[in-house]
Amino acid sequence: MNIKGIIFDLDGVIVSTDHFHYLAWKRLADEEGIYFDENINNRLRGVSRMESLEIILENANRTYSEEEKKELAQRKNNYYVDFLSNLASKDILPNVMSTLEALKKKNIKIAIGSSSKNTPIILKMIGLSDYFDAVADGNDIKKSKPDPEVFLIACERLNLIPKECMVIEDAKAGIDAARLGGMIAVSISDAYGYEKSDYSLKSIEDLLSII
Ligand code: B16
Ligand code: MG
Repeated sequence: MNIKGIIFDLDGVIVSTDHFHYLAWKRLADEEGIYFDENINNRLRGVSRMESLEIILENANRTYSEEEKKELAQRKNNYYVDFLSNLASKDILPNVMSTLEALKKKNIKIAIGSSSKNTPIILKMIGLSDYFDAVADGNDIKKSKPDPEVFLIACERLNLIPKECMVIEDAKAGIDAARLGGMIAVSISDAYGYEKSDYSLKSIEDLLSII
């Protein structure tokens, strides 16, 4: 392998904002009387806000107009941003910073590839706005994971080609996206052991032993 760049998913890989997404959707679903649980939440990992809403509405007992859907998505995002209010660098997941520092020392470029439109505020709150060599996020794309668009943009912004890049993901949709984009797909956390992964990591620092 000649890996020159590593693209990290944000939510669930760098920081545990995935739990706040769950809490925000759960609050919205409860208000609307829609069944929602952790298993349904796992289907939302890496999936855009509006597509996530469509998955939640599979359990609704009425249909919602496009206007209502926009309001629901906005309401959920307001709850989510409220939950983020105390987010800080202490919330970066264990061993992430030491792994990123080790990659920098090896001259491996690092990027973020996230479906989240909240990526810029999250990076700011955890103190990593200027840390990565490139960032591609939900504001840059038309199609979210499993479409490879966000990773292809990250790769281009690193001035690399897909086969020189590795993607680290906690979402099956993200692993599918990495494979479709022609990158090495590495799963962790919720996606650990997913059969489409090229590698699965028990812990982020194990990355250093596979590159
Ligand atoms: P937002 P990632 C994804 O981030 C989340 O995993 C997913 O649950 C969320 O719906 C999506 O971002 C959009 O987030 O509502 O903030 O734009 O895992 O790709 O970093
Ligand atoms: Mg994720």
